[in-house]
Amino acid sequence: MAFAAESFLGLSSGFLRDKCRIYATFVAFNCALLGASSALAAKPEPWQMDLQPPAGSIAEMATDLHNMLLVVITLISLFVLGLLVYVSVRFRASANPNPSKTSHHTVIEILWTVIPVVILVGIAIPSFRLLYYLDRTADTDMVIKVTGNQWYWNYEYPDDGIVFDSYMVDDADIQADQIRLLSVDNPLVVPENTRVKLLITGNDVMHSFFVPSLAVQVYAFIGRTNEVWIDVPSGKQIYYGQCNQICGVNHAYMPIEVRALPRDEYDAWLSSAREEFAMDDNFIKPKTLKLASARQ
Ligand SMILES: [Cu+2]
Repeated sequence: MAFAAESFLGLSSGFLRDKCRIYATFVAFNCALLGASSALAAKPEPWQMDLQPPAGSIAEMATDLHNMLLVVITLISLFVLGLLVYVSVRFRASANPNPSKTSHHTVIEILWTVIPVVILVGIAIPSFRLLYYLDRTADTDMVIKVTGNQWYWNYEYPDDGIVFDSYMVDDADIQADQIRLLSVDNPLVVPENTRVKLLITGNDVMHSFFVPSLAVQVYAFIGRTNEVWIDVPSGKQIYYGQCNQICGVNHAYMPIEVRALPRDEYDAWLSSAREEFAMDDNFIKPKTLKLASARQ
């Protein structure tokens, strides 16, 4: 994360970078106090005050940007508050009975135009860098199609011929190692240390595929496919998320469970999933489908 922060904030001032580190330390300390800093906790925690621990390069960059913006916005707010307090006291009626008639001051006007522009450019550079980083879906290792439905998710592995639905586990069936309102019957299983391209679409109303720790939030529309990628880091881990677009009465009951497995465990899951969730042959190669031929 330190490396990402270094390169990510490359054009920011050293001052901001130091502030960022101080803030990150502060947040880590708070999280530790709240018991929310566990490296394995890719889920919301009670009384959580900060973002979930970032997983993968995208989430690390997004968290670094968030931390930097928090420093910027705090400094600006404190500066404006200090000015307000100063003028309220210094220029109060009793202390300043004959107010100045000055209405223009060229130097100050230039400063209050140029300084905000410089700050905005300083914010825009890392922001655009992250946006363009997010946009690189070419170097991914595998593709999964995600379809939002009222009110469950459907996951399709087109290269492996697998498709299955993923429903929330009801309260009555919840196991000791599962989390109420977050665990599902069939999680989205991915190999660790992989870049996965997600093709996200909808089947009825608007949904949104949101996994905070992986920093992915993409709308799922009917008739449109949104493309995004996730950078699944090393380590056996579960990343929880939810639909975060209000999509009907059971909107709160269509969680997302992304389960990252070591390669050998993923292969074992894949072979059993090929039997359990195999796509219909007709679905892969419709027998009635006739492709156009140049020889006709
Ligand atoms: Cu939804």
